[in-house]
Parts: sequence; structure tokens; C-alpha cells
Amino acid sequence: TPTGLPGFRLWPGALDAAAQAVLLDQVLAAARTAPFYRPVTPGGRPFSVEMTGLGPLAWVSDRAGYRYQPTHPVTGEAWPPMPQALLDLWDALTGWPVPPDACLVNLYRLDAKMGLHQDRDEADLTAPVLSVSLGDTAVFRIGAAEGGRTQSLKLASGDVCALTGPARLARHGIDRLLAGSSQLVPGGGRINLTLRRAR
Ligand code: MD3
Ligand code: FE
Repeated sequence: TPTGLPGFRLWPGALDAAAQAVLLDQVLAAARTAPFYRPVTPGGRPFSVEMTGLGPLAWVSDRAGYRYQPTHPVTGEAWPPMPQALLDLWDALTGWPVPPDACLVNLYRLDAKMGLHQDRDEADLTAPVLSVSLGDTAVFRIGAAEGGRTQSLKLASGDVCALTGPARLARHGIDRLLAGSSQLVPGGGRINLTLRRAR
């Protein structure tokens, strides 16, 4: 593996420029009915990342805590469906026998980042997480679940990574973007999609 963390798999350039453009269009179309919003931590601190969701469930955070829910926290409407291309990608790259039931969509404008954390709000922590990056390159940090050293790698537009097995509970975060590294996202920045089994 590129990190030496068993269970971390990276497919650089898994989506070509045309596939990235189509997927971005689908995400931006969905965001017209399910707009990006800025969640707050349970302590009331706003995230620098804006979020929305696709599929039956998506992860939300507010003063009541972290959870997966079937509706957008601002509009109260159901999340838009997951694009078929994402479901196909999940099948092709993870081989997991059940489809994802949640897709979190993170929007990073230039100064956004995401602190080191673990993803553990999902019911089945044996199911993989699949991540698709679009737009500006991100400096991604990852380390073992147990702690210790972390390592840094770049996630560029069209890159896909899967977290399975021992990497599923890895600590990870986004340190920063490389400004201007892509022209894909209108207004600049990066969109990351994570497909998950929440329930
Ligand atoms: C490692 N997103 O949404 S994607 C998240 O780029 C999240 O927006 C980051 O961390 C982003 O929770 C990182 C790569 C990623 C996604 C999920 C993971 C790495 C992961 C789950 C477990 C371990
Ligand atoms: Fe995460």
C-alpha cells in the first residue's frame, strides 16, 4: 500500500477528466435541492468544511451530536439519490456485497481543513469507506488507529481511495488544499465524496 497501512488502497486517477466532469455536474445538480451548509460541532464550533449528502442517509453534526439521518438539516427534505456511477464504483473497487446507504459530500473552499479524526459513527465498522476526490489537490494525513506517527499524501482530482480492514479506523484528516491545482470546481476548491454503510 502507498502508506504501509494494511487496508488502505489508493487508485490515482481512477476517474478520467470526462468522468470527473460528469460526476461534478451530478453533485452540483443535487446541491441545488440539497445545498451545502456549514455544520457545527456538538460544542457549537462551525466546521470550515461545508457539507451535504446523497442517498438514503448522510452524516450530520449539530449541538445534539453526530449522527446519520435521512433528511437535510436545513431544508428538511430527503437527500437526493446517489448517482449510479458512484454505486458502480463502489461495486467495482470494494466488491462489498451490499451497496452504500450514505454518501457524505464535503466542500473545501481554500482555507478549509479537517482535523485528525476517526470515522466510527457507522453501525458496521467492517464495511469499507470509499472516497472520491474532485477539484484542488488536498494534503491528506493518515495514521494507525492506535496512534503514533502519521504520514502525509496528496489526494488529487479523480483519485479514489478505499479504507478497509485495519485501515477502517485509521486516524485521518485534511491539512490543506493546494490552491489553484485544479480548475474543476466552480469558484475553486475541492469536493470529496465518501460512500459508506451507515446502518
Ligand atoms: C480513512 N473526509 O468525510 S477522505 C470524512 O477528504 C473525511 O473530505 C476527508 O475524513 C475528505 O470523514 C478524507 C479519505 C478518507 C475517508 C474516510 C476514511 C479516509 C478515511 C475512513 C477511515 C479511514
Ligand atoms: Fe473521516
